[in-house]
Amino acid sequence: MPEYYRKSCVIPSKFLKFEVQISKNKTKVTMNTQEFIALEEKYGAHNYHPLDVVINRGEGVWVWDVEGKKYLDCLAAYSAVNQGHCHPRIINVLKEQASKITLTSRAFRNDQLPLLCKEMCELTGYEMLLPMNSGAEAVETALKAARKWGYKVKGVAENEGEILTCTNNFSGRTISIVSFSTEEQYKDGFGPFTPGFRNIEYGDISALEAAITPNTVAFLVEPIQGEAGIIVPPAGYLKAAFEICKKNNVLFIADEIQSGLGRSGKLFAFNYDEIKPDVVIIGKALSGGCYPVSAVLSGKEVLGVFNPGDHGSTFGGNPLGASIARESIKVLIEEKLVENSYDLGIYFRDKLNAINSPHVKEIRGKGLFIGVELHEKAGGARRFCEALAKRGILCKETHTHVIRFAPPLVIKKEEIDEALVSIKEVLLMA
Ligand code: IF1
Repeated sequence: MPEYYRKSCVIPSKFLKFEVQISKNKTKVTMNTQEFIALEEKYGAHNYHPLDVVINRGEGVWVWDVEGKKYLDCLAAYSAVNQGHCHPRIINVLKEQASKITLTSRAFRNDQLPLLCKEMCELTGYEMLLPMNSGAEAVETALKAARKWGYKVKGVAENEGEILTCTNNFSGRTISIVSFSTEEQYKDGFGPFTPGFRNIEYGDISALEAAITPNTVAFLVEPIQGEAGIIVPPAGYLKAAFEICKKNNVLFIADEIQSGLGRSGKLFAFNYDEIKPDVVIIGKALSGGCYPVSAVLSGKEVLGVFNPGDHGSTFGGNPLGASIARESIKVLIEEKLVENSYDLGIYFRDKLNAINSPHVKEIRGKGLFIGVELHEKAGGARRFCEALAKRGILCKETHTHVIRFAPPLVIKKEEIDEALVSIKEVLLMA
């Protein structure tokens, strides 16, 4: 640790000993799990309750903790690592671009963003792309575009636009986005909330039809609800909803940040209903988990409402993120990860069903986007996730009773088979 740094900040002496050891005999001394946890508990805000696994390396479907223990990652950072941890092709592009130019701001142009826009529009059939960084920023971008389209194109009176959203939605953590959350914890203490949103029952087509008014500008929906517990809507729901929106000149906006880019076994989960949403929001695996990149895809009629200066972000569309996103999408397509997700998703779900665990209420999902809902009497999914972690499998519970299995899409059948030995043990435990 450079002398100037040591002098300029107070470092608890007990940690200095590690520094002394490193400087004295140049051996690499790292802290153990509990010491890392203690640091994070002491100096980090407690806005998460993570499993006590301290990861310091990842490769493909595998991650290792600071004790050297190996785990199969069945969360893939909430589907941001569909291409597998530290995919060599993506890392190489990251390193190469990082040594050239990382950020130009949008005050100037760069040689990566135009190519990302072109390649994504050609892949998805949309006319335009607006790049952002986090998923929530892309969702906010889509909401702003929908409102502006409502006023400037549809002719809704200024500030009267209404956006329909779904019960049990999750689209991010900004104040406007949690304004339409139905999860009290996500709203507690964060009011006052942004008006202009109205929730309807997810999957209920008549609720959608009944809620539309002349001021409705858009319907925002996750084609498969992730945080809600991998909720797949009734067959045909998305298509029927899309038709109702079309009939009422309401924008159909698909939040595919988690369900998209191969996770569901199709490029997008909405592909199962053979629709083409007016607006698609993507993120997470758009960058293979190597850098925050998100985007909104749409037609000129919608994204064309933005004039220079209307909207933007410092890092949005930066060449480092754009180059990483370009390579991440190439990997997804060239390594046939969407197809692998489809095939192994069926295999994985069949094998989970075959366990016939008395704890399991329902196994649902599409592709490698799998939720295992447990009966309430099972005592909550957390203890099963902790038991799986002890056996080298990392999962995360959602909404108390659901275990989410969403490994990187590069997973092999034999790796699923290996995991199933432990998963069976845990799902059959008392
Ligand atoms: C956390 C949840 C998942 C998303 C969808 C937008 C966003 C997300 C469908 C916003 C983000 C993340 C956020 C992260 C954990 C994770 C999550 F548990 F919070 F709900 F995946 F289910 N739309 N989901 O899933 O994207 O701004 O995070 O890039 O906040 O704890 P972001």
